[in-house]
Amino acid sequence: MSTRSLVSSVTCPHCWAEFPPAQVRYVAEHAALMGDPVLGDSAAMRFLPSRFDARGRAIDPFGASASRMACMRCHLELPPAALELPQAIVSIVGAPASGKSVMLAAASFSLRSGLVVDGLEFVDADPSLNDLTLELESSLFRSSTPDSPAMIAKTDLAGRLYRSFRVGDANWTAPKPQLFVVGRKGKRHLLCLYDNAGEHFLPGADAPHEPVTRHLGVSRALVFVVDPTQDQRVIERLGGREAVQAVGGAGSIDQRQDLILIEVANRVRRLRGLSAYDPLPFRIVLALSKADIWGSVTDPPIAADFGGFRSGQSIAVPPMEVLQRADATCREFLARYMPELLATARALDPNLRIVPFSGLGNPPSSATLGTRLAIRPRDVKPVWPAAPLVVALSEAEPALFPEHAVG
Ligand SMILES: Nc1nc2c(ncn2[C@@H]2O[C@H](COP(=O)(O)OP(=O)(O)OP(=O)(O)O)[C@@H](O)[C@H]2O)c(=O)[nH]1
Ligand SMILES: [Mg+2]
Repeated sequence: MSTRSLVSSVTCPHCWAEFPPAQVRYVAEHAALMGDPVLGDSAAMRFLPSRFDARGRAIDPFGASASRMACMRCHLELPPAALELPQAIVSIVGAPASGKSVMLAAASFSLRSGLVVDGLEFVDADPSLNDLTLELESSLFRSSTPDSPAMIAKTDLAGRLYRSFRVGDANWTAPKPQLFVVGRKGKRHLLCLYDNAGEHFLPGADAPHEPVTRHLGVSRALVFVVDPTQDQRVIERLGGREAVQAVGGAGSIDQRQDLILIEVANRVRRLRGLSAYDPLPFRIVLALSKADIWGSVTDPPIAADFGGFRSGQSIAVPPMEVLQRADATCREFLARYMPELLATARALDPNLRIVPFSGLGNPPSSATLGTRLAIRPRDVKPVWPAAPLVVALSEAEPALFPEHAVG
């Protein structure tokens, strides 16, 4: 029998409770054991085992062997990797319509291809849990109808992307985690991502029993998706709001993105008991989305060749010197057009990193689907879609991506 080594403390990716692996619950297998006080009548009972069979599986109260595990608090199922691998939770944050869902889909799709970083292993920890990402990917990145225009829908604020459980006498709702095993250079981590709706990050949107952004209290890095086409000064430079909206930009310019960043920083500090003036306890990566639209405005224009690296393999993460050149170009662009956002981010993390990307690579249009913007999956050519995530991971876990870490 092979031996398994366990982490010393498990962080539940559903409700973020921390507990020792010995406290993990098992999911009863016996058909008569339906009904669970935390999850309701349609879920199988969760139990703390006291007996195990010869193969190390737990034995449920009616004698059936059980191998599926669940969190001790929310009782939601945990993939075995949650007990064996150290976790790297990365919070993806940004205003509504800034491009978070497109980035998540483009990044996970390209990371699976093996063409993004040499020697990277990237697999679903549990495909049944990752149905959300797989669905997002299949609409634009692995479509069976590549000539029919499509688009990723706005992320719902409630519903099937979330799950409910009962703790004490309160019902809780939390977003479904997307879990991946990321391995490289002999190290493996459980990468944990969430696709929030942008509205969740607006000031005042943090309801106590809907801890939809509570991952900010445990995450190891923050990817803040900045959409320059939501800024009035950039919009003017690009020919006005209508011109920008026609190619996928500026869904709304009502949100001040620097205020969202301040709100998120306040939640991070509150959840971790930090003082209001502490710098954030992790690296901030500003991921500048939709570079296909605004990239012509930077000096030099980043859209032309993405800092000298838009060769055949545009989904690959470029070498460090190219990333640093793009960072410098974008820093200048932000200082000129969105100075308060850059100043806010710098105050929170003096060593922040800036990575431009384009999840679609080409602008969507309304030509074929009436007023809704869409793009033929065949025309989707993401540029650096996984770079913000890899840079964030390189800062959180330098051993995985030493060549991309500044440290
Ligand atoms: N030109 C261009 N448009 C993009 C790109 N990525 C996203 N868009 C446009 O921006 C819109 C919003 O993108 P989403 O990824 O759904 O944004 P989101 O941040 O997930 O939004 P919420 O779910 O509302 O928080 C899309 O419907 C596209 O029209 C891109 O790389 N280039
Ligand atoms: Mg979304």
